[in-house]
Amino acid sequence: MANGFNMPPKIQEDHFNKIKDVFASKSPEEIPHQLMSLLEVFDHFKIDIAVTGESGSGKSSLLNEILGLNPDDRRAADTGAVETTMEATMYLHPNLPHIRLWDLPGMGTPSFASKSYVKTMNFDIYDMFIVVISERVRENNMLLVDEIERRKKPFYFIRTKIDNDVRSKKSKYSKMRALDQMRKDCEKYLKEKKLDPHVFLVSAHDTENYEFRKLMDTFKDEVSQLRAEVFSDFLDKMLHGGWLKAKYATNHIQQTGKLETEDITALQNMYKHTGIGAAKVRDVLEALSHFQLDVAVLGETGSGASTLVKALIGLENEECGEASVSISNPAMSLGYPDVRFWDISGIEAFMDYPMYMKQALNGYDFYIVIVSDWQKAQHLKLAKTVEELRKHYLLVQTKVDCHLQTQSNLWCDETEVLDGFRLQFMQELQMAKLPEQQIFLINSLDRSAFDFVGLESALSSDLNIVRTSAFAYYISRTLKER
Ligand SMILES: Nc1nc2c(ncn2[C@@H]2O[C@H](COP(=O)(O)OP(=O)(O)OP(=O)(O)O)[C@@H](O)[C@H]2O)c(=O)[nH]1
Ligand SMILES: [Mg+2]
Repeated sequence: MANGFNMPPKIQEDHFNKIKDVFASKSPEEIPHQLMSLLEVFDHFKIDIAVTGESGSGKSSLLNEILGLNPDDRRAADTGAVETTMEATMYLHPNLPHIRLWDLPGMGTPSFASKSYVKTMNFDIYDMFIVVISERVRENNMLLVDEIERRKKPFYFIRTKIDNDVRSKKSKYSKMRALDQMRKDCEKYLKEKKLDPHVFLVSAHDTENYEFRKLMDTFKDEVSQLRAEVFSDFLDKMLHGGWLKAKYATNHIQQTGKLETEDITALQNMYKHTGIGAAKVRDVLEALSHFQLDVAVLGETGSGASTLVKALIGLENEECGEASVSISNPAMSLGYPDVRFWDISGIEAFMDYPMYMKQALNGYDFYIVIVSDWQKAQHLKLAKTVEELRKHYLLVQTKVDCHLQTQSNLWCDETEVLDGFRLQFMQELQMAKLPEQQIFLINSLDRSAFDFVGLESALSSDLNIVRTSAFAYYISRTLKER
C-alpha cells in the first residue's frame, strides 16, 4: 500500500522552500499555530463573481446550471421569457463555499438602461465577471467588456443558448462548422480589443453537450487561484499601501463582507508580530493552491474501488482509463483540481495489522470507505481507523443496482428498499459507536442513478473544507521531520 513515505511529494520543492523561508525566524513549535491562524482567516475570505449581460440572454438559467439547481428548485434563480431578474441576488455555490455568485439584472431594458447599467450595478464590488451573450455579439456586450477591462478584472465570455443556434443543422459537420463560426465571431471582437479571455459555447438546456463541462472544470480550477490573488492584493494595499490606500481597501473588504473586522485585525497583528506581510502570504497561498490532496478509496477485493475511482474522474466505461488507475498510481481529473485519487482495493489483506494500517493510511488526507459486505463489516473497522487518525471520510455502498436485484422478490418499491439499506446502515454505525453520517448508495457505472450526484457534490465540498487543514498539518509535519 502506498503510504506517507513513498507517496509522491504533495508539494513542489521550491514551494516548500519558500514556506520554510516565510517561517525561517520562528521556532518549529510556533509554525503550526501561525500557519493555522493565517489559513483560518483566509478560509473566511469570500470573493464575488457577477453574472452579467443583456436582458434575456440566459444569465439566470446558466447560473442555475452552474449551481447545479433545477429551475423548479425553490433555491434557484427565477428565469423567464419577460424581464425577470430585477435586483442583484447572491447565490452560494454548494461545492465552492468561498464563492459568492451574483445574478445581475439584464442590461438594456427601460428599468436598466445600458448607459447607466454599470454604475447602477456597482461593478467595482465584483472580483470577476461572467459575461453572458446569446444569438450574436452586440454593442452592449462589448461595452460591458470595456468596463470590466477598465477595472482590470478577469472575465469569461460565454455564448449560451447554443442549442437554438444549431437546431437547424442536421449533420455533425454542419454543426461543427456553425460552432466554429460562433467561436470565431466572439473572438474577433475580443481580439480587436487585444483581449483573450476564455470563451465558452454552452447551453443551459443541454449541459451534457457543448462546453458546459469545460466551463465548470476551468472555473473550479481557476477560481481558487483568483481568490488567493484577491486576498494577497488586499493585504498588499492594507499593509504596505500607505494610509489612504489601506483605508480604502479595508473599507471595501468590510463593506462587501469579504472578511469580518476580527479577521482584519488578526492580519494586522500577524504582520506586526511576525513580519508576515503580503509577499510572504502570497508564497504560502501559492503553495496551498498547488498542494496535492490525497484521497484513498478503500474497499475489499471486488468491491468496486477501481470502478468508483474511474467514475469519479469521469472515465466510467472507458477502456483507456484501465492502465492509469492502480494502487500505486493515482488518478487525477480536471473536475477535482489538485486531488489524487488512490485506488486501494484488497484492503482485507491489511486488516489484521492495525498498526501498519494506521501508519499506511495516515499519508492520505481524505477517505472514501466502500461498504461491500454487510456481514464482515470491514467498513466499520476502516471507518474506526480513519476516525482514530482524526480525518474525514465518506461511506459509499457500490453496486446498488445488484443489491436491488437480489431484493426484487420483495413486494416493495425501490425507494423503500433503498431506505431500508440506509436504515440498516445507520443502525450498524450506532452499534459500532461511530458518528452518524449519510451513506451514499451508488452504481458507479451510471452516474445519473441513485446518490452519485450527491456523492460528487459532498466530495467536492468536503475536499474544499479539508484542504487548508491538511496543508497546515503536512507543512508542520514535514518541517519538523527535516
Ligand atoms: N433554448 C435555450 N433557451 C434558453 C437557454 N437559456 C435560457 N433560455 C431561455 O431564455 C429565456 C430567458 O432566460 P433567463 O435565464 O431568464 O435570462 P436572463 O438573462 O436571466 O433574463 P433577465 O434576468 O430578465 O435579464 C427563458 O425563457 C429561458 O428558458 C438555453 O441555453 N437554451
Ligand atoms: Mg435573470
